[in-house]
Amino acid sequence: MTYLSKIAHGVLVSGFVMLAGVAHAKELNIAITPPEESHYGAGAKAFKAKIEELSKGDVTVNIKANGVLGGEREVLEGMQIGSIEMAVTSTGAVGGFVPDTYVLDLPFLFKSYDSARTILDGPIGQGLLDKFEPQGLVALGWAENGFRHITNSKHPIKGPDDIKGMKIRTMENDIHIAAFNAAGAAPTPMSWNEVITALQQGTIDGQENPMSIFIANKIWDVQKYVTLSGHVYSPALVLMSKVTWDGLSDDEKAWVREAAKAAIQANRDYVSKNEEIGIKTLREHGIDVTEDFDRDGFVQAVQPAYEAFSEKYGSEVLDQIRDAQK
Ligand code: EAX
Repeated sequence: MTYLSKIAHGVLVSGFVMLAGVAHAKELNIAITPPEESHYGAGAKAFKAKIEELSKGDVTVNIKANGVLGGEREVLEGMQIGSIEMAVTSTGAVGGFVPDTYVLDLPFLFKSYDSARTILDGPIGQGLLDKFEPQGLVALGWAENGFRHITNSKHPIKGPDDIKGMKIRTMENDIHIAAFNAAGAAPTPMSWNEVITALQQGTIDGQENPMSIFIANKIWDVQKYVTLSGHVYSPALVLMSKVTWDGLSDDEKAWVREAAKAAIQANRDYVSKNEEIGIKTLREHGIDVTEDFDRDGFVQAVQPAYEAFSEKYGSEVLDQIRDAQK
């Protein structure tokens, strides 16, 4: 082979290698509804850092915060068809796609953060993650939203009687709607993207979310009262579209799984930090925080949601979760 032909050959080969290299370059969008400075954003940033490190920049990540790609239900639909690659999302709208997860949305089911994290990281949690792939979603692990508390703009909520007829925004979640109906409130399901405006306009009186959402969205700008009801432990998920997943190499899949673990740790650490500073932060911003409320009264008031759930979905996993906390 002459010198010139060697050069031509080398250029040709490197061109193919470059092309192959570029062909492998992948860009993942991760959708979250809160701002990037949030517990979901912490998870997304950790995912981005880890996978860009492992792939040496071959896989890059864009964090799409503030619900710019849609509410959680729309994002799940987008992942099913492959138009959105990933999300860190609550289970709020997930039950409409994977009904088995509704059990996790039952009020007063988990006793503590440690208990919830242990159960979700064990066989019960894995069994639920395995239910996602038939719905076109790859569930990479259980992240965390947090224990949900009730906020409103009318008066302190000390017990179920105080929310009678109150227009409380809920997620688009049948279990939460049933629970607030049973408690005598007027549940108003809507995507998170609409909530702050609805609170500002007074079309709803209150909403319920974890401390991390309160802080990320400066809930004190639109609400006056917070009751630390802790009425639901709200899990979150790191999800990938199966369309995206099926287009990954084995190496890339391994990197995604490792990066998801990093995301979940960063997300949970961020929630733990917010739980430590939450009450003080709310009070510093003028929120009237009710800590002493009628928890037993709420537990009794929402019992019909359990009966409705068990009739429709059975109680096998519910009993497993209860037994795991005895
Ligand atoms: O996932 O919609 C909600 O109330 C969720 O907690 C929020 O979007 C974070």
